[in-house]
Amino acid sequence: MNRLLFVALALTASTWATAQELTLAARGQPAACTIVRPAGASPSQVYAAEELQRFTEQMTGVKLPITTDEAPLPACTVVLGDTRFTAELLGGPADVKALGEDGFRLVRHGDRLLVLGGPVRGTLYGAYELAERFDEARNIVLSEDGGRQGEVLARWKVLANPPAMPAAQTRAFVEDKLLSLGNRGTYGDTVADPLAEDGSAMKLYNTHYEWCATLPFSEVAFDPGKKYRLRMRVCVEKEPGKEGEAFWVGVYDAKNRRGCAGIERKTSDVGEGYAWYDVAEWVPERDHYFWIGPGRFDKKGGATSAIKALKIDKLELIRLD
Ligand SMILES: [Ca+2]
Repeated sequence: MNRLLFVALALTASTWATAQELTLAARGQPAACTIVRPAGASPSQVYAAEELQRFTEQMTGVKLPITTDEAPLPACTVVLGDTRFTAELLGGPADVKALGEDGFRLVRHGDRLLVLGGPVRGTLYGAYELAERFDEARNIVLSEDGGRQGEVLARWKVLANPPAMPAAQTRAFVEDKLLSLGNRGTYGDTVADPLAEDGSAMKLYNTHYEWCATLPFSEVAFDPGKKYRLRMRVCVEKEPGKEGEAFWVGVYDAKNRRGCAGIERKTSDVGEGYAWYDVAEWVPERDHYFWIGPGRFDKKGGATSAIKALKIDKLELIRLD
């Protein structure tokens, strides 16, 4: 095949249909296709590869491997960004700079799909667009029934076009239902609670005192570089006659693997019913997350928790400067 005669995927679906069928993944069969990204990929391009892998797996059950362009080019590939193979496959320079930070091009070259885009957002947007094209371009097949494919695509479209974050406010509440909870049903659960201000609380049982509930600040609108106070409204259900730790809570910096701030309280420090506690005063970043667990106890030594449960009603975030 003349390598200059590639099929431009950015054309209409009917143009696609004239090309030979290309199957990226088929349920029940080993992965036949590889996702290739530049060895020096940006975080956004690394994420684009992972997203494509995740959603292909959701649609077909097949996990496509991801490699970098340091390895030889496999036969069937989705090539993300400007790799060392890209110019040769295209028959000329990719010139992704001309596409800007958000632009992309999708190009098919035999059994290779090229997602051409820059490192900021273009490659990622192109990967999302590629997924949408599975819907309309029947010659790129993810062997799956139409209903399931439609569901996954709908979710992918939401991710590709996320709603704008609300403008950062100087004061914001986060209700318990927005927290992530590990091992729901075992470590805790969402419960109706007339004493919670909105009638709902996250109840952490006394089974697992490591952090159970979290809130990533990647999901919170805040002003970068500004200092905030984080407070929480919680209720400790005490165990009559027992003394010990009631809860521990803090903010963790996942990128630098260190705690930013936090507090812990003994049962003798807390009263009955709900109360507000100041947890942290710090400068939030997107890699930070809030975490909380019921009080620790010497499990190996045979001890049991000093509390029955810990209930979280809400968090409050207040900008200080
Ligand atoms: Ca609540």
